[in-house]
Amino acid sequence: MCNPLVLVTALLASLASVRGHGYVQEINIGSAAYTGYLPYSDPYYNPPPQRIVRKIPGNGPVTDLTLIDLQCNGDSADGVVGSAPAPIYATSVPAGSQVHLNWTTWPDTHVGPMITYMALAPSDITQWVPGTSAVWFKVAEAGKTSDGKWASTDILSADDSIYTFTIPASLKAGQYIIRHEIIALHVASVYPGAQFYPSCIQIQVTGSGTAFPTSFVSFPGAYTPTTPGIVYDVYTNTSAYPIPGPAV
Ligand SMILES: *[C@@H]1O[C@H](CO)[C@@H](O)[C@H](O)[C@H]1NC(C)=O
Ligand SMILES: *[C@@H]1O[C@H](CO)[C@@H](O)[C@H](O)[C@H]1NC(C)=O
Ligand SMILES: [Cu+2]
Repeated sequence: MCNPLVLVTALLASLASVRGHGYVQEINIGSAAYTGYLPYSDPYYNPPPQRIVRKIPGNGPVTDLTLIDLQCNGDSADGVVGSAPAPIYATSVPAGSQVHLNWTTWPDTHVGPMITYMALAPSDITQWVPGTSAVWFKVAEAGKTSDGKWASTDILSADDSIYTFTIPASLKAGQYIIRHEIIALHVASVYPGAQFYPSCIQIQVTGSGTAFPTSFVSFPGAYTPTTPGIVYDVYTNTSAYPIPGPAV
């Protein structure tokens, strides 16, 4: 376990990542804490630690809205398919629970919205790959407040890098992927420019709820270069920011 080479490699990688962007490093639901997929140390362990988060290549963004990489964060050109299932999931998450997503320190410059979707797995989530099917519905969103505060970085930093959303209280039970993202807009005055930092978290929702949405979007597909909020000049535009994607 205490292989010095592994530790040194992980340490160097974590130092290097300070200058980068970020990812969800921990998930807290009720009293349960789950370590996120840690791209700078998990791959160096054999066997790799089991996570509830689908694999990501690093702390960098996806910028091409047409790629499958936009779904769960991947680098398909380099063989890292972020949508590949994770081996485990958070069990017994009652509908109505708060989910706390602990981000690595987010750069002040990378302002933008934080958006959360869910998708119901038709069968075993540890085998399910949504592909380009329209299965996603939005459960939470936060953009720019009327006094100019961005969800990331202003509000996220003020909350100790913890983003919180609530699983809809009446949502029907089942295995769901949570697709959560920050969209960084610091170079989004043209397309491509906006940077997408999605991650996919596997959970089992419990309860006796019966509610389920009737309209869904796909990833890729939900966002195009002309979707409001994909191109936006954060330095000059003082108008309200239109959060991309469907209504919650
Ligand atoms: C976020 O997770 C990191 C890594 O597990 C931990 O050190 C830190 O205390 C967590 N932040 C909060 C506010 O709990
Ligand atoms: C500011 O952003 C809004 C919403 O995206 C857009 O409609 C508007 O054209 C932008 N204003 C300028 C001056 O670019
Ligand atoms: Cu960056």
